[in-house]
Amino acid sequence: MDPTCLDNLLAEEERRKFNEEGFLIVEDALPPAMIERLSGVLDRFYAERRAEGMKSHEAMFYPNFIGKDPAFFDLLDWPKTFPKVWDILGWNIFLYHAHCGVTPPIAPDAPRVRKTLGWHQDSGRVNVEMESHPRPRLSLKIAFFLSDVSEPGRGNFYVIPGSHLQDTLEKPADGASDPPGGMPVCVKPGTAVFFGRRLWHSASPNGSDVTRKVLFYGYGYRWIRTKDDMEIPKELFEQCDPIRKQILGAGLNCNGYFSPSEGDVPLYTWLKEHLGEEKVGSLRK
Ligand SMILES: O=C(O)CCC(=O)C(=O)O
Ligand SMILES: [Fe+2]
Repeated sequence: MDPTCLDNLLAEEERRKFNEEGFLIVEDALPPAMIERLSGVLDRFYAERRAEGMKSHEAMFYPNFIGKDPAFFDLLDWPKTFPKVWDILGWNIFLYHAHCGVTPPIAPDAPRVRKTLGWHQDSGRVNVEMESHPRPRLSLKIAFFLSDVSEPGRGNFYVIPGSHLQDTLEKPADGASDPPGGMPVCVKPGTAVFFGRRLWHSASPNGSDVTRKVLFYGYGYRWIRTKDDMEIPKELFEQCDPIRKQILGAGLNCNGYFSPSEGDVPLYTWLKEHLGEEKVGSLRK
């Protein structure tokens, strides 16, 4: 990992925003050439799904994609974003879940009735079976936007700022409007949006003529089970450096997910070498 990434640690203002609002917008995380490259791969996935029978105007949800193109590996420890991940969660982390998606405009003749969006916190049963208030953070996702969602109505990602400490969300009885505070995240291509799994959020329909393209990278603690088949071809995995292998779930043995030794967490060793033991010790605990 290139040490110049240390220029992109979480700034205090960013930490405050993430802690208080539950999400964080990082503009210009991806340069135009990278956006184009990734966008081309998503176009290919979409064309493949269409050829397999997916209907036109249908939104494509595509998990298990990391192993499908080398460009996806570069985002695992992307210098503009990854330092902020370990600065929030610490070093005992991996990619527990990733998915990408293409949301084309809805069909011109589709009924445009307003419906309450699909508001949720991430991680399914975790929210039922874990007994604490507020719910534990556990993981976060980065949404890398490849298309222009700088205006509402383009299949934007919706959030309720500051809702991450709230265990329940009252949905309006009319079945049409959204809970107070719900807002579209309007950002340009190349923007990375970090959000903790507890933030109440939702996808939304795309009523514009701009197809939405986005990648979601979910990082969590190594003792969390994967939510993604994450089939990585052996030869591509072998080419990864030790930190990428950690991010992809490598470890010495099962005990090491809970009580890691340095061989389990090359990210820890790297941080110790580059930041010093004291700073690493102060990272999430
Ligand atoms: O597609 C979206 O805008 C929302 C995706 C989502 O809910 C998630 O990745 O957790
Ligand atoms: Fe979600």
